[in-house]
Amino acid sequence: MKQNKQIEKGIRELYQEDPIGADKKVFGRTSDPISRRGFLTGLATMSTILGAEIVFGRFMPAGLIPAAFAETTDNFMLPGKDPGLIVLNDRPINAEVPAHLLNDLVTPADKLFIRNNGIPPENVDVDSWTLVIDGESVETSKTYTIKDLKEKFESHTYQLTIECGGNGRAEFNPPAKGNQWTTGAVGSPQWTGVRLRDVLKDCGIKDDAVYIGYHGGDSHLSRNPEKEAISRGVPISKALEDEALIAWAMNGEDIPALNGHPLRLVFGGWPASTSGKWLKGISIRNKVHDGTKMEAPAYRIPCEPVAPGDKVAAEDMCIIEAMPVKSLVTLPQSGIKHKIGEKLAVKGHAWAGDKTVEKMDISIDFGQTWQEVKLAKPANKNAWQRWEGEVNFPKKGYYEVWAKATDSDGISQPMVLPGWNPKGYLNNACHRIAVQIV
Ligand SMILES: Nc1nc2c(c(=O)[nH]1)N[C@H]1C(S)=C(S)[C@@H](COP(=O)(O)O)O[C@H]1N2
Ligand SMILES: [Mo]
Repeated sequence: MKQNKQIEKGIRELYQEDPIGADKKVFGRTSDPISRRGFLTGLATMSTILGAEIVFGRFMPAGLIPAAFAETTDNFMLPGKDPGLIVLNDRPINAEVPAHLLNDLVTPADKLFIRNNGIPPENVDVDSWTLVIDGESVETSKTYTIKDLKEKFESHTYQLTIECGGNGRAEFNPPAKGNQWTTGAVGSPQWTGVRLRDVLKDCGIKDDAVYIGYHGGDSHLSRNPEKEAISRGVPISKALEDEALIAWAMNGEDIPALNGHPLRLVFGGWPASTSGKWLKGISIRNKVHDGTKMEAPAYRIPCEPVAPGDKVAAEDMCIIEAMPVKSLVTLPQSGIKHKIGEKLAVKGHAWAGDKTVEKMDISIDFGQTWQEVKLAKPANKNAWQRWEGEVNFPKKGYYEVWAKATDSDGISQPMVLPGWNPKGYLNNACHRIAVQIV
């Protein structure tokens, strides 16, 4: 890429401040329909930087950063994790996974993202680890070892997709504080454990139960033992579903240390913040759980849409429940070069919270036309679904492949950013990759 002061500043930052202005500064492209000449000169500049003609450039929306200019962040090695993971923060540790590393149908351990709010427990002893069930709405409080859980209850294995509520946050404008996740805070491993329902029923659930809240074995960043790093939960209805697990294994092995070993909750399709790691306790509550990060604005969005940048009162923020429909292009890797005349195989996954994905479409002309692709059924509820298709490109040049999933209620992913919210949650805009046909 050309050495240019503006670009050094960070293309995303520049576009966040003023997308139309950034277009002008970086590419000389203007979106003003009257000075169409400027728009076309801009496209020419953009093409020069990309090193290829933008074939469907006339359809390219103004203020759109070409997918080819992916952000670069310093990578460093995390134990047990693929070196390609992008570390966003090291205290607490947070790392996301580039889309092309998520191509496996079932996410391998070394390619599952990490989102830690505190300090993971050290020297975990599996044999002496206990889980306490308590709360206002439990009939009999009980304590289980992992061995008790394995012996007393039936084991179940499900593929469950977990996605951080803040996945996609980096795109919001005005920017939202927090980890600047792009697309990689999602994964869909196979989890083995017991049903949360079976354990809760073994203790007895009182009629007034409305919520469950978890307690983890990690420490608050301040190391103050009185404080919890995070303690969230779900309504009792979600807790009682077949697929709500207390898991000790992932993909048939111990859960990786940074992902919650030796025991964690897994609620597929909901913000992954509900899937408590290093699980030590579950409280059956007679009110909405009031643990750390349950209060506004954490994991909440405005109950009614607001204008970008608006202040929203705590009482007008609602808890995020099921995640919205979304998809990823995991093959090929963004930025590849592909030979003209050969079909390009394109693959990815799609998921839709508690719903299923019914239809998957891709576009190579900035969303002017869409082509439906093959979509597989999920392994079970809350598992992501494989989609795959083939693309023909009409001539040499720069293209973007855009992917759009539609859920069982007919709701599709937006092509532009969905509703702005103060904490930058629930960005399910279409994923796009850059492809150069040579
Ligand atoms: N005990 C505990 N559980 C936790 C967290 C945490 O910091 N501590 N982070 C939550 C958040 S915000 C997310 S997105 C997921 C991340 O799960 P992963 O690190 O296994 O990908 O774990 C959730 N469970
Ligand atoms: Mo999260």
